[in-house]
Order: sequence, then C-alpha cells, then structure tokens
Amino acid sequence: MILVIGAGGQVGQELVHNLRQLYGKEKVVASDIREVKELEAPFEKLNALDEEAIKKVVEKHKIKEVYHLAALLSATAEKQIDFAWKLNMQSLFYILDLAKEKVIDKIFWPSSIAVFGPNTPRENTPQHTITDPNTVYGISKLAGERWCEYYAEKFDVDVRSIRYPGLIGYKTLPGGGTTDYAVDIYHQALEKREYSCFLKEDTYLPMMYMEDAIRATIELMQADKKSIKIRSSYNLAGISFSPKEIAASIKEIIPDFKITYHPDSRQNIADSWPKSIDDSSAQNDWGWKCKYNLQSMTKDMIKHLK
Ligand code: AKB
Repeated sequence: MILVIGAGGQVGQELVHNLRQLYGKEKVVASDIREVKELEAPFEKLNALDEEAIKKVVEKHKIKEVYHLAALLSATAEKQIDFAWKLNMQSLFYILDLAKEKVIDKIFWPSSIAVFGPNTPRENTPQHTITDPNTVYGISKLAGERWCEYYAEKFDVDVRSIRYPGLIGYKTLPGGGTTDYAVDIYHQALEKREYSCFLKEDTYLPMMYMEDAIRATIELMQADKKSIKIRSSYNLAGISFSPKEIAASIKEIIPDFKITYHPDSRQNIADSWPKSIDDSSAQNDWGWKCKYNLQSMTKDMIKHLK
C-alpha cells in the first residue's frame, strides 16, 4: 500500500492519478492537510507535522511506501521562515524514522534545484558541486538531502529523491514557487493574451513538463535498489529556457500574445539558481530520459488548457 502526503499540491494530484492507474485505486491512499475535492477515496485528512496521526494512517492502511510531498516552496518559505523550516524538516524525520523502524519499506522525498546557490556553477550544474543555498527552502532541501543519505547509509533506509526543476503542468496550479511564472503564463496567454512576468526576460531556469516529472518519480521508485547509487538526491535536467523564450513559443500558437517584465523579490531567488543541469547520473544509474522540449510542452499545455 502507498501513501502520498501532500497529495493536494501540484505534483501530488498528478502523482496520485498516475500511481492509481498503475497499481489500482484502492492501493494508493491520498492525504492532505485539507479536503481536496479532486482526490477520491481512499483519502485521509492528515497534517504532516502530526507524527501520531501519520503513524495511525500508516497502521490503518498497512502502508509500505510513502511519497512525502508536503512542503512550503521557495517564495512562500521566505515569508514564513520558522514554519517552513519546521514543516520541511520535521515532517521528513517522521517519515525517515518510520523506515528506520522498518514500519515502511520505501520513501520518495523531493528535493529541488534550490539546493544550489550563488557560488554553484550555473551552466550544466554537476551532480556533486558547491551547494550554498541562500533561501530557507533551499537550506531545508539541502539539509533534507544530507539526512536522507545519512539514514540510507546508517540505517539502510531505502529513500529515493529527485532535485525537481520548475514543474509545469495543466491539471493543477503551483503555489508559492519562483518557477510558477512558467505555468501562469499559459493561463494568462489564453485568458488575456498578455502576461506580466515577475522575472527578467533573460532569466534562464531549469524546468520540466509534469508528465516527464511524474514518469521520472515513478521510474526512480521502480528502479532496482542496487542501481540507486545516490541517496541524497538526483539532478534532473528537463528543459532550460527564459521568460522571453517561453513567450516566443506561445506566440507561435497565439500570435497576439504580449509579455511585459516587472521583476520582484523572486528575481533574487532565480538569480541564485542554476540555468541548466547535468543529469548524467540519473541517466546512467536508472536510465532516465526526458521526453518533452519547449515546443512540444507549449503545444501540449495550450491544447489541454483550451
Ligand atoms: C520553486 O520554485 O520553489 C519550486 C522549485 C524549483 O523547487 N518550483
């Protein structure tokens, strides 16, 4: 049995859908701090900071595999420093400890490109390099990675992780991230034919289409244990583009679309992150291969959002 914590979020809803298609609806328990009308039973209202409640749900459904997605993202975390640190770290320990005690067998926990910082090489960022994040979110993800590796090495915990780039999908809206513009832009392009972007036109960031991200997550979790050589978190490259380039790809389909640029505090966060990522470790270890590029993603996003 599988439990998805934070299932109401941008990744969670699509992941639950795909896991249920793969393993059967009754095998995947969705959970979130709030009721989510899009998520059908089995569903549990669950606060990721309530250790006893997590234990009860795990026991009730005989859970063996947990996808722990609950977290505050980069922009929101800067506004709620203490809570972000508590949620992003404490909840991870609850899940890691369940695996240490051999109550559950396997964990997926997402990290992020936010583990990198201003002194990280920004082009084709290597798997192992300088990690000096200057956001609360990035610090919490980096600390989380270190703890995942520690639990894997010391307690033989089977925890697997991906450093998600910015994720773009049509089914759900993201909340509180720096890369969110790349989702919002499609909605505004269709509704208003214009978009006011909170990043500068030449801000390159690594992004990925949701279909690829969900496939990567499931492929990583299905991979043979021996092939998972990195227990902190895997780099995943996806597609690197700037606001100007995504706008141009939209213009090919909606010629009267216009974009303007009004950078805010999120520009500083974006400037500390890589422009592109080297994901050769993921390719070599568990055969990862990205499918979508900017053009095919834009075509698919607009087709579905229409
Ligand atoms: C964010 O922008 O905070 C997230 C991320 C890159 O982890 N999308």
